[in-house]
Amino acid sequence: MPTAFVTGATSGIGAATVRALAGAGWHVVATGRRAERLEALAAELGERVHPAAFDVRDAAAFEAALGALPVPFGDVDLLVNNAGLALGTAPAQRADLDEWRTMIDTNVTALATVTHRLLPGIVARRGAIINLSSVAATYPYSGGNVYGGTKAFVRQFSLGLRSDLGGTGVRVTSIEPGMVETEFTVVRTGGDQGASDKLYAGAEPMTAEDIAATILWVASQPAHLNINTLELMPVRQSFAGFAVARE
Ligand code: NDP
Ligand code: 8X3
Repeated sequence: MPTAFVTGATSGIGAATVRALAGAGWHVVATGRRAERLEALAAELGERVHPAAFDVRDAAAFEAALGALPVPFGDVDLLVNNAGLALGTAPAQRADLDEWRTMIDTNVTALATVTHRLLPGIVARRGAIINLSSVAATYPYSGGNVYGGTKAFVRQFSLGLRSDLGGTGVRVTSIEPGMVETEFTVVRTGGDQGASDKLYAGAEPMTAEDIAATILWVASQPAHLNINTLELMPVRQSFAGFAVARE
């Protein structure tokens, strides 16, 4: 069976994606910083899952983790670039610059670094890349500033990869979810579980399993078919109107 490399597998969409892919018979490298969660996932799912703990922003740690991958986990067919985060909801003029830098380092620089490193092997195996963008890439909202910018990068980078990879057989998809209940909002609010519960209450948000099933479905399409972009929302989520700052 083929091998997938899933970043951000300690929680939410990434953990659910590891479960979905392993359940479908894939070998999966599950990555993230929290090693104990990766070990628990590997213990739950068996020898098809290999845990590799590192900070995705640390290129040397990433390289060391790659060097330690046992056969067949080093031969990556599918890269799921999922590790990412939002920090803060303040308007730009009151935002924390360190939070902006962390989002850019993680959602943009690290994603590009991982992709660049694994791409030659993925090309050789005619594999696939699935990137986690967001509805925030397309629809701006107050406080979304740099987070939305990073996710717009992910979407456009995905489409650019498709252009560059024409003729190689490699498939690239940008997945663009709206509201998914994970640890995303707890992280964004600096650990405020109450704020997270309030955001999702009564909204019937999507689940990590919904997105994981979509990722598995994308990965399972016939080799001649590419899903370029895929936007998903809960039925209860929709679009805001334009804002007018009246005198
Ligand atoms: P979670 O907070 O539940 O999971 C985020 C994952 O990213 C964790 O496994 C975390 O692992 C990992 N991660 C974050 N920073 C790093 C780092 N520096 N190094 C390694 N891993 C890191 O959120 P979601 O599952 O919701 O988010 C997954 C992706 O989906 C993100 O890219 C997010 O932007 C995107 N998304 C989420 C939506 C939502 O509403 N939830 C909607 C649209 C897109 P650890 O902390 O252990 O390192
Ligand atoms: C997460 C979705 O709407 O909170 O990417 O930005 S949103």
